[in-house]
This record gives sequence, C-alpha cells and structure tokens, in this order.
Amino acid sequence: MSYETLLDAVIKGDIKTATEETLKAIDAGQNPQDILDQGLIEAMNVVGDKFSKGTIFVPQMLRSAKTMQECVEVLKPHFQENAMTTKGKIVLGTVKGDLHDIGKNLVGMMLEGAGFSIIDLGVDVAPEVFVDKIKEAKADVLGMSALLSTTMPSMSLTIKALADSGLRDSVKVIIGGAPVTRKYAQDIGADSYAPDAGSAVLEAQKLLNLS
Ligand code: B1M
Repeated sequence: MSYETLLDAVIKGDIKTATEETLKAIDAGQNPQDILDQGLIEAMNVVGDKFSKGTIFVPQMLRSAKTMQECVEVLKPHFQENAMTTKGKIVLGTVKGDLHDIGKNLVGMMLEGAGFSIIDLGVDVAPEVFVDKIKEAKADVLGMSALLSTTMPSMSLTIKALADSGLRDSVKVIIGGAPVTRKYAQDIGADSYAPDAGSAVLEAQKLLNLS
C-alpha cells in the first residue's frame, strides 16, 4: 500500500485527512508498524528536511507534530496487546531544555504494549526530577530522550546525579533520540542505546534479563 496521501497530509498538517488515512490503512489490514515507519515517521523526516532548508518554519513543524500525534492516537490500541502484565517499572522523559516528545511518546507506547509499566515525566525534565521519581517509584529502568544536540549533555548530568544520590547501581539507563549514538551512550556511562522505539523494547528486555 502507498502512504503518499498520509505522508502528504502529515507534512501539510492536515489532521482530518491524516487521521482518516491512518484509519483506512488499519481497516485495509496494514501493519501498524509499517504505517508508523513508512507513513508518519517518514513524513516527520521530510518536515525536518524542509525546516533545515528554511522552506518551512516552527509553526508548520508544530502543526505536523500535532497531526502525527493524532494519528499515533489512532494507532495506539493496535500496539497494546500485552498491556495487562507488568514486566518492570520504567521512568521515562525528555531531558531538560528539550520539548520534543513524539519519539519519547512512541517509545513509551511500545514499552507499555510490551508489558512494562511506564511513568512518563513529560518534557524538559531536570536531572533532580528524574532522580526523585526513580527513588520514589523504585524504578527498574530510566529512559531518556533528547532531540537537540544542545540538550544531550543533560543525559550525562542525570547519570551523574543518579550516581551522586547512590541510585546508579539500582537502575538501568537507556537513552535515545535522533542525535544520540551508541558511542555517546558508552561515553556517558548509560547501560544501553536504542535507535528506535522497537529496539527500546528489546533493550529493556535484555537489561532486565527478560529475553
Ligand atoms: Co524541532 N528540531 N526544534 N521541533 N524538530 C529537530 C529535532 C531538528 C533535527 C530539525 C532540523 O533542523 N532538521 C532540529 C535539531 C537540530 C539538532 O540539534 N541536532 C530541531 C530544532 C533546531 C528545533 C528548535 C531549536 C527550532 C527553533 O525554535 N528554532 C526548537 C527547539 C525547542 C526545544 O525543544 N527547546 C524545535 C521545536 C520543535 C517543535 C516544538 C516545533 C516540534 C516538536 C513537537 C513535539 O515533539 N511535540 C519539532 C519537530 C516536530 C521536529 C522534527 C521535524 C521532528 C521530530 C520528530 O518528532 N520526529 C525534527 C526533525 C527530525 O527529527 N527529522 C526536529 C519523529 C519521531 C518519531 O522521531 O523523535 O527521532 P524521534 O524518535 C525516534 C528515535 O529517535 C527514537 O525512537 C523514536 C521512534 O522510533 N527515540 C528513542 C527517541 N527517543 C528515544 C528514547 C529511547 C530510545 C529511542 O530510550 C529511552
């Protein structure tokens, strides 16, 4: 199936057409992962390129983001078959200074669908807020997302804050986001890196010896 109309609608920020196209694809029996990867994420890549080239600006980028989020809501029930079991507690958030949450939300959705219980702290989360919540919830895993090269250092600061509070050995840390790399994860002492939401599930399962 071609996702041309869906792609075009997300790029233009046309919520009505985009959600209708997402529903149509589901009804036609398309794999939700393909709709996500080949339709929605691909559209956001085009939006990012257009922004880099200066042919669109923040308001249009925001509109596309909103459109994608609405489509993800349509897809969500199709990713959550195992949501009744709890395989571990994961504190999740986008790091301080960073407002991008689409990728982080997808990661949360997939982890929840795989049976983890998610405590989502949202965006712009300071190191001490992560630490306090991990302590309070006795979390097994911390997942941090960053989309800006300027906010990546906050991941390192959070890992330092975990160490300073004596919690580093009791929680596994997974990081991700477009500018983040496996090498960066190793450099800052994270336990794992995941390039996408599906891999985040596999990494969490590995870290908690569930696979
Ligand atoms: Co922004 N933005 N943005 N933006 N934005 C980028 C990231 C940028 C690459 C665009 C560009 O220039 N080409 C660029 C960053 C450059 C850089 O630093 N490397 C950029 C910029 C510069 C900015 C502003 C500074 C623009 C400005 O104001 N002048 C500003 C910063 C605001 C801030 O955060 N303080 C800004 C603002 C925004 C909006 C608010 C308008 C909006 C975000 C809305 C929202 O999230 N609610 C927005 C958007 C939409 C984008 C792009 C177009 C799309 C991001 C996205 O949602 N992608 C983006 C360009 C791009 O990425 N191609 C861009 C889809 C999403 C599914 O992918 O988030 O990568 P992603 O998540 C993936 C993986 O990375 C991974 O799994 C996800 C699913 O597979 N993953 C993890 C993510 N987190 C993970 C965590 C894990 C594991 C995997 O473990 C825990």
